[in-house]
Amino acid sequence: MRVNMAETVEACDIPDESPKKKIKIQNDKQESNETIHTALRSFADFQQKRILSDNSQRKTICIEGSFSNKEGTAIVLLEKKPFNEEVLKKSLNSDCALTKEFSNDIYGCYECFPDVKYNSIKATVIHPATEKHLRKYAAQELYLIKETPELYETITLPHLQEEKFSLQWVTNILEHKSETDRIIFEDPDPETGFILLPDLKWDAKQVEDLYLLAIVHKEGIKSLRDLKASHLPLLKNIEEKGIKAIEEKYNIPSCQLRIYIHYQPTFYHLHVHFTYLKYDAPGIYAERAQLLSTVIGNIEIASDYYQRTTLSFVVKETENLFLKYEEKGIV
Ligand code: M7G
Repeated sequence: MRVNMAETVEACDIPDESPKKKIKIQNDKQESNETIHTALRSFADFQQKRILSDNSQRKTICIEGSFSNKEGTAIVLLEKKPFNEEVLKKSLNSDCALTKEFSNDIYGCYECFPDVKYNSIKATVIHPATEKHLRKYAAQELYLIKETPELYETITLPHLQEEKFSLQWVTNILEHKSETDRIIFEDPDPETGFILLPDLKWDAKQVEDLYLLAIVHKEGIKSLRDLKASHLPLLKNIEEKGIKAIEEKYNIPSCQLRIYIHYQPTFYHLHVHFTYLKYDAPGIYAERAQLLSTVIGNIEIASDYYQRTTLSFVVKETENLFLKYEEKGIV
């Protein structure tokens, strides 16, 4: 069930078992600053250095490299896309060549070559990538840290104050400088408002891997740890209006949405993830995702729940945060 890949806004009905969904798509036509993306049209200038990670189950691979004549490291993340019914209807025809690998009785094994326009790969390019990006995308051992409020104050908080990812992309979205055409819904209220738009991980072409992000307008809420009763109107507003916007646009009811906050997040400006329940999106597991409804419920029971509770999270072994916990003998 894929929507038309046309450049301009296209609405289309998506049939069958899943709810009828209407998706409008526009390509991002606005870039705030000159970056490599302003003129990148092929991988002609890309030189591969090493594979950072490779996941055959998710069908993703992450490569470190560089672009000739461009300073800095590049990370390229490639991901095979989900199948969808609309594309299958158009592509399984005489233009789709088959090469037989073997057959045995009624069983045949083939390589299948659909027309290139139905066979694209999702590519994410990060340039210039920092050391922290390299660590984020490299495959490594994982460790679970049980962070008490004291550990948060003494180790995690000082760490994230000295080392965090740039929030420029968030500012660009909130100031309508980037991804403007991708905005699904906006509530401009400075206290309770947010922008809802497709996550970087979603090409917004089919609802099977629907992944949206609600980014709050209010500054200064770093993560789940900061949330308290005064933020309930904000959280409830995101839940209510986010659900409504998704239902209207994609015809997916709230009971088929997974709405959650990551701990630790990668980006310390509050945002809420909305994914399709049937989609096993990255980062949905218990050690990372906290359901928004549970967060609201906990804060309703105790305003300072997230300042008092122990929160567990996962770190990779080369992350500096892991090294800081290791130094103190905590992992
Ligand atoms: P997170 O919980 O801070 O960390 O989520 P995670 O990246 O480990 O999940 C940040 C979310 O923002 C992720 O789901 C990213 O895919 C998404 N994201 C990151 N960037 C740089 C962009 C961007 O430029 N545009 C959009 N739309 N989403 C982004």
